[in-house]
Amino acid sequence: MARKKITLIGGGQIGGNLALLASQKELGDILIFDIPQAEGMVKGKALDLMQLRPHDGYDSDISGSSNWDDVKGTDVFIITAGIPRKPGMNREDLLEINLGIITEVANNIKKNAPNAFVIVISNPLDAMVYAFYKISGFAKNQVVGMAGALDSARFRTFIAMETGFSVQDVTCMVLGGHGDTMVPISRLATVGGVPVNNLISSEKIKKLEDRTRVAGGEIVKLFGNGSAFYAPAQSAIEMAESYIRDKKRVIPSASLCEGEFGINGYFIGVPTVIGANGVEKILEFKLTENEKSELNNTLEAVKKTVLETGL
Ligand code: A3D
Repeated sequence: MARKKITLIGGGQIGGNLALLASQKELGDILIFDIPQAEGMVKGKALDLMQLRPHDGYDSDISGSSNWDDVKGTDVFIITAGIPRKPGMNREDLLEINLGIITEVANNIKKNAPNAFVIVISNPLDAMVYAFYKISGFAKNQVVGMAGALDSARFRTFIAMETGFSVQDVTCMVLGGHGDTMVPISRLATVGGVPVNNLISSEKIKKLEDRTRVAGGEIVKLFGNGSAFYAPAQSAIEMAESYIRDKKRVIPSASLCEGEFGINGYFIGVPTVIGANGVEKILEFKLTENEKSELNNTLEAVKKTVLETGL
């Protein structure tokens, strides 16, 4: 069986780490794509990563390019093209610049690899994945946004830090938009199957939820320039791996809802089955009245940003 081709559109902080993780998991051959001004940078990263392989003996081929012709034959795209936040900015402040970039990217992907599966990471996430979908005209199962995987990993991390138990055993999900209105479903969080609300007080849980909602901003403030990249990269790799290996993992992802959770026509974080057919299913479950109202609140925030795209 031929190796899959994974193309990373944007070879910056997240893009470089995506390439490292994808090659270490031997997901396929990797192309790091960026603008012509950054071609030397992505070619250099690719060569550096090629020279890392002998230690572990993995055989992925890694290359860099700024020529759209080279993306032909891609099975999976992961898009990080755009600018990240600086301290004091919210994700919506990136809309104008990143919308122009995603438009160019969507048109070129449509032209060169119309059957690929596409994972969008560029911010503001829920609007960028919507824009990609609208501009490319791709089927809804071909397009998904990475956010819930990261937001859930952050919430899991904070629960593990608070309880002192293994992060591996913490399960939970964060739904909704990728912004301060996201909805951690604490009611369903467990540590090794034990409900978290049996282990931590509700006041503490509330604090962990609040920290999760602004976890991206906490890192932006610490960095002083740019946003998180290691955990975002790993989160998208989990999604790409589930597609490539048909794992059918259930990952909170920004998927197009058509009636699920009462949402229609928007990409928003919902439990999503990712397999060989891309977005295969959204798993609905009964929300409490409070969760419903929080989801409605986050949907309003997503709608507002999507409206600004004019699409
Ligand atoms: P950065 O290191 O600046 O990399 C972005 C790369 O995109 C740069 O190398 C640019 O040259 C490149 N680029 C710009 N325009 C184009 C274009 N037209 N075609 C191809 N490449 C282009 O940023 P980063 O990797 O830290 O972050 C990338 C994006 O991800 C930003 O928009 C962040 O806000 C976003 N982000 C999202 C999450 C989510 O959870 C959704 C988390 C962290 C960052």
